[in-house]
Amino acid sequence: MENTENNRRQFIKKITLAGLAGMALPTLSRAFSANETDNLSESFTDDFFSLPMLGYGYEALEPHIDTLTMQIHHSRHHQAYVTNLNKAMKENNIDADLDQLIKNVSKYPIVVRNNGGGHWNHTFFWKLMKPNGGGVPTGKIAEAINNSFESFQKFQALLNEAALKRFGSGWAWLIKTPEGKLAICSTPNQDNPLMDIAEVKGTPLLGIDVWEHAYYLHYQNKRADYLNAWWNVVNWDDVASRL
Ligand code: MN3
Repeated sequence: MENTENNRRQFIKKITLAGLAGMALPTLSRAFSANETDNLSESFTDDFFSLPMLGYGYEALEPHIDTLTMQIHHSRHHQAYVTNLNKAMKENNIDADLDQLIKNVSKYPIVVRNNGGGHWNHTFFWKLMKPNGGGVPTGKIAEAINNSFESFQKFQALLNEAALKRFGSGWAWLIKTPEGKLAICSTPNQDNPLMDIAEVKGTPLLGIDVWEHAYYLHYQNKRADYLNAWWNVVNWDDVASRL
């Protein structure tokens, strides 16, 4: 993630210096997300971070996650975290990549914790889902889950419980601990287990957004129904790749 962001910034700086002379716009536009190509002029900034493209359409996770929720969640909520994080970086003269920000979050103003966490968590979350996902994992990730939680069903019940018990807004996580074991935990707001302030630390393998903005339009207050539906879009290949 960090290299991509840095490379992108360097790339944009070079383009800005070179002006538009000699640059083929169609080639250039492919380097940016769909959202940004709508406003190409806004791409020529020295922003640190940008909204990542989804690997699927807003409608692709229907009927489990509805189109409007996906659209608002990505283009407004995630965009707001990115915008506010970029603003905070400039206002506080911070020069660090996203992974450094998260790892040392206690050293920065709270606005960085909230919006840096929001950007990291959502970038992670979009990759964790896919159309026609779900099912039961296989291979090494299945073995690791069975070894740690006895069975897939028990693992799922524990993660659902962590997600349901998180009061207010936050996330439920499957993590790999520094000792190399799997564990389940939850964090408030946009915190995550990579942060130096996290109660339980580890590398996230899977995370479920339990903010109401992730489900309220379709499921209203029924967080349990959202959780049950969410398991139908989980991308086990992505989870396994992080093990
Ligand atoms: Mn969210």
